[in-house]
Amino acid sequence: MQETIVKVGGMSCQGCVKNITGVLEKLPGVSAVAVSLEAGEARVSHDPAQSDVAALKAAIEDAGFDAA
Ligand code: 9UX
Repeated sequence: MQETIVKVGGMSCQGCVKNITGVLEKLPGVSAVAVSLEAGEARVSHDPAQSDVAALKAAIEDAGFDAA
């Protein structure tokens, strides 16, 4: 298990936080998600063999946000 912090751009309300949380929780191998609007970041505990950092970022971008 690995904890990754992804910087997320474009979140403007708690709805965005919920949307991104849901998208990340659906990915295989993701065990915990904490998204902070204030910090503009997502903390994700994941198995990199199932969902790597690039997959996390791709999912965030597919949801319409910027990921770095
Ligand atoms: Mo808030 Mo975000 O009104 O995807 S839900 S802007």
